[in-house]
Amino acid sequence: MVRDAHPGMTTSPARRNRLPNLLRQPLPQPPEALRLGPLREGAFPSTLRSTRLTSQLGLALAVAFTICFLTGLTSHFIQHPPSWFWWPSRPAGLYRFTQGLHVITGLASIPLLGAKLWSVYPRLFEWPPARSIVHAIERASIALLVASALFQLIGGVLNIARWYGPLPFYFTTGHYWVAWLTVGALLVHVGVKLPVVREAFVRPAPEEPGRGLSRRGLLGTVGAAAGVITLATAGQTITPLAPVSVLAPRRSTSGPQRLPVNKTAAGAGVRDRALDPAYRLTIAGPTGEIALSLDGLAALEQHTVVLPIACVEGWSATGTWTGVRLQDLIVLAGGDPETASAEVESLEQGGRYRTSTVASPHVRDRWTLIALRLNGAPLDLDHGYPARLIAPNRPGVLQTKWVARITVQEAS
Ligand SMILES: Nc1nc2c(c(=O)[nH]1)N[C@H]1C(S)=C(S)[C@@H](COP(=O)(O)O)O[C@H]1N2
Ligand SMILES: [Mo]
Repeated sequence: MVRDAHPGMTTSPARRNRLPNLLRQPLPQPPEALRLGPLREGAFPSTLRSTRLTSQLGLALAVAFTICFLTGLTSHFIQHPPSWFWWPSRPAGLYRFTQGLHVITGLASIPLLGAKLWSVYPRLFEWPPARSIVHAIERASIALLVASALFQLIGGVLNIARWYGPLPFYFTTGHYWVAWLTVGALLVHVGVKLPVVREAFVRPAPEEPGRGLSRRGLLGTVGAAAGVITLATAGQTITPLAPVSVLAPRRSTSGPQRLPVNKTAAGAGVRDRALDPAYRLTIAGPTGEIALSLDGLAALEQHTVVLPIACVEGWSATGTWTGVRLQDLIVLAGGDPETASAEVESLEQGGRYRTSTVASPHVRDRWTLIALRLNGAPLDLDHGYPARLIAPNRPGVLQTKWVARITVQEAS
């Protein structure tokens, strides 16, 4: 018997264990009469399902989810940098790579998750539904993991398709916070299942020589499905794959000047102001403001760079851009390009992407341009005419189009 400890005494092991023991206590057995349909014993006769299969699919998913989470986190921090975060301007195509990986691993997770859910879904009908409170909590955490994983994958696909209709909140905010939820639930799940997984890999149960698909065959099929999805979409970022990318919503050579358009000038409501001959680019620096017409900009030293637009949605495409170095404009306004950062504003009056901040590494980079030309011709109106920002190693959302004003921010 456990007796109450005296004050001042250390808690006895028996007392310390009372709560966990309570949580592990068997719950009352529900009435057998409720055991109907899929809850019946032997309701799922497939011999393909095994702990080893589930473990293999789980391992593949864990790898894909981890890459997807880390690359997504990187993209989030570039767009909303905390004070400790630092993102370089080179290699110029690094963001294109990390964000391409984000979307590819996310899409490849869809068949993997589907197969994994198939491999365990008879357990949904486990009998009894809850053996103990610990068991009930474990099942609830799996429900949370499945729900948040599905939310991330479905939300991601809708975002790639730019179909925000059914979402009652701003997509990236939900996607970001649910990512933490997913990873938290995933860590709990892996922690709980690790012994089972280890066992399944160390001592695989002998496969029943049955008819039909083998476990290898199933894994091969799922792997092939993941591969096909990858090939059918990766062409939006890996140009040589474009011809087989039948599912990619954007081909890297579609759109005016052989470059896709995210938001058109009409959509942004800037047509009239962009085409106005009175257009001026204002640069505000320590020595005051200067205003340059399009001719004035074209009279400055021009530079040509080959840089991609790499959209968060996963498509990317390379362009040859010609224009004025941001550095040179900052110098004209009396700023120090070695230390300054810059706030770039669009002619666009509203919208989430009307401004962006160019941090010091990108200001210092000689490839950062206010571009006037793309692929050998003046910028198309939809690509940001009269002038747009293009900088190495930045997400598309930060490559501001229809630039109207640059404010030099001196390092404090
Ligand atoms: N002012 C403004 N600039 C913008 C945007 C926008 O909506 N408004 N969209 C951004 C996004 S999300 C991308 S991917 C790129 C796409 O550039 P493109 O349309 O020239 O390909 O522009 C960026 N610049
Ligand atoms: Mo974008």
